[in-house]
Amino acid sequence: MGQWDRFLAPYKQAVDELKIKFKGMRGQFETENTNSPIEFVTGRVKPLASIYDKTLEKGIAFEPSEKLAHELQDIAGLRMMCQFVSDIETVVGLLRQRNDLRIVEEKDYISQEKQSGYRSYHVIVEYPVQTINGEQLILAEIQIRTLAMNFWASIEHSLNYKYKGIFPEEIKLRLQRAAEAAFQLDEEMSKIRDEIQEAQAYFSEYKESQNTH
Ligand code: 0O2
Repeated sequence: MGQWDRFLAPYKQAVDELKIKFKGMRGQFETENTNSPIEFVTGRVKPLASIYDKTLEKGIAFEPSEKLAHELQDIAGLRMMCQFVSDIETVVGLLRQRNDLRIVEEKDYISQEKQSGYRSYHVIVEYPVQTINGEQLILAEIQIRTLAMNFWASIEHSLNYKYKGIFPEEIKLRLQRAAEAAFQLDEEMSKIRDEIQEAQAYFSEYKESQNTH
């Protein structure tokens, strides 16, 4: 096994475990017939090419090391998508009360959006992974965002890749306008939240009754 594979293995384990646990949270809301603040969960280990880019950006050596593990807090990355902005606070609250992880830092890019227009809530956690060589503490970044924030971020991310971070002025402007539209969409959905949730409860009851026939 290569040096990188060995270095990244506990990160993969952390992502796999946290994905199952967070999906489990969603399942628990379903079991209790309560609207889940979590819509869906994704996770990934940062690809080596992205790790390489980040080391260049940060001016650190591209080698599996303690320093790299300390400097790159998102080698293990989880994303939790929510329907409504207020669900984000609920999800963060659920993370704060867990005792299988320790919150190291919180970054609120929702009340303080990034200049690009990026909005999301980031929670950096320390998560203990059990290995055959004992326990290893792994840093993971959990990004919590609405579906609208996620839509914007994924489009901007692809464009970023295409333009290598240097957007033509016009695209930059249009992305900022799209971010504003995503913000307005979140605002509007929050306003009709009760109406939407009533409809969703009604719809899941209907689906259940159809299944029993
Ligand atoms: P990828 O490909 O998603 O892994 P640093 O960690 O030092 O670079 P910072 O500001 O401390 O910087 O970290 P930050 O911004 O809290 O978290 C970085 C991650 O947030 C990024 O990871 C993205 O996933 C996301 N992010 C931050 N800003 C933007 C943005 O303007 N647009 C989009 N689409 N995503 C953003 P990576 O490694 O950059 O990318």
